[in-house]
Amino acid sequence: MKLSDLSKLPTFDQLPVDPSAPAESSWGVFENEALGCLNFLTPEGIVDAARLVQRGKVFRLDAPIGFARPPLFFRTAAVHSILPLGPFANDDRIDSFNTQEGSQWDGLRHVGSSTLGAYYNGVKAEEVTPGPTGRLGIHNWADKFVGRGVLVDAYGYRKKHGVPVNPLETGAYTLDELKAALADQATTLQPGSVLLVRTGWMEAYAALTDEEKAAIAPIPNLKSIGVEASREMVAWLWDNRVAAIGTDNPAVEPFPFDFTSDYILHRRALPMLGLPLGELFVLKPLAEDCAMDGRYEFMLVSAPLNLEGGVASPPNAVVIK
Ligand code: UVW
Repeated sequence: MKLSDLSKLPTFDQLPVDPSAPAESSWGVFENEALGCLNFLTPEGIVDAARLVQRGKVFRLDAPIGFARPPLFFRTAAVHSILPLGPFANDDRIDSFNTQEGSQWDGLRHVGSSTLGAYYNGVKAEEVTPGPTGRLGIHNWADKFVGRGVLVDAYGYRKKHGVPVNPLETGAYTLDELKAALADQATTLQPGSVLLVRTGWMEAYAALTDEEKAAIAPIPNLKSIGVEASREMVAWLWDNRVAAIGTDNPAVEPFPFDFTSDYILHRRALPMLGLPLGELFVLKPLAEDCAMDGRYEFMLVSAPLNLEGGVASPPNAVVIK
């Protein structure tokens, strides 16, 4: 797809394009269904993004594997061993590795709609199997997640304006707040961007003691600020051709949420729009650098695991400025 073609795609209000598809879904819009909104990342967009590299500064967006002790949502912790292979020669082994134990992209097999009995684009549960043949596997993103990134420092915006914020409590950054923060940064959201939203959760989590981290990790105890899960939010993301949204909190949206609801961001984004969700990213050093040089746009390179049929992946992502 060309950058110029993005404006020809339907607006959110024009969805669905197929009358048999669910309301507010992009089912049938893309030739390559496995990419979902990553279809908005075009070769021209990659070339434009490369022009944003001016200072040779690189920021890693993944936290170290195992940073969350214990992992959130009852996920297993990865166990790393170093195995001798021979004299002065070693291998790594990682046992119990859950691709969502820490920083992660939620792939399109992660969450479907139980109301519809389907994942994105109508994919059925029996099609979600390991290996290359099933639809929507994360391996389809392995060489596709490159382009312009934009940071919205929503946390910094609240602090700057004296608005109270506790990232470890349930609460929402509204669409109006994101727009105001973007305007305050003098940043425009061009079509074909990966949007990063700093919520402040990761740095609040890092400041906890080991006991406090263990206490908040289980699902019943976990609380988080996040991006408002409204129709208006996803309409804005779609209409601006946002290719993916990544945040420094556990679920992009506020937590807890009602896992059974069709109106949470996980359902509005993954099965309805094919919009990748990124969680537990490290955004503070990037935000500080953006505040320093006044540039909140950059090249973003993410190489998800080439795991055929995978559900999710560490982002293996860097921002280059
Ligand atoms: C939730 O679904 C709550 O988060 P995740 O995307 O990590 O599974």
